[in-house]
Amino acid sequence: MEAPVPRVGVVVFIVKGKMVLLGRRRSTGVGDSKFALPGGHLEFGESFEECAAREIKEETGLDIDKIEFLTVTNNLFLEETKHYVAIYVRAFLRDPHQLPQNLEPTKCEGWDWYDWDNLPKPLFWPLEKMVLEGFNPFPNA
Ligand code: 8DG
Ligand code: MG
Ligand code: MG
Repeated sequence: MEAPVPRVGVVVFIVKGKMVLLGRRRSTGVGDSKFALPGGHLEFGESFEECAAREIKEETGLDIDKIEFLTVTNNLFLEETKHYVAIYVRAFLRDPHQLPQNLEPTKCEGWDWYDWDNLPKPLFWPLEKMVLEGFNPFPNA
């Protein structure tokens, strides 16, 4: 077996008013059945913004705009022998009326908007940790 290495995940807070888009994950290595933000692996040569737009299109069909870096976290999943440097960005819908589609149903149960003050449970732990630490993804926070 090859030695494990850290990978880069790009994770997107798509904000709509006081809501964010979350989906319940399906057995994809880490975070099975937990509510998580959309996003995925940074590919060779991509900018964070390009990766965010591509992953959001692949997973939800949504077109996003005004992609902006927010923060980075270092996430160790000891039990799964996985290590992610997670790059968090914020984005807005290009068309506020566009609806999310569940384009990768083997990886996600479906996407929906959740009020930041009333998030669903159980949250994927990296997101839960940010919430507990008081992180706020909204502009002019
Ligand atoms: P890909 O094959 O489409 O490139 O990747 P993916 O299947 O969409 O990857 P992912 O698991 O959704 O995201 C990559 C990793 O990023 C994930 O395994 C762990 C890390 N990650 C966090 N927090 C979050 C989060 O809130 N959402 C997502 N999607 N990934 C996160 O550390
Ligand atoms: Mg993906
Ligand atoms: Mg993903």
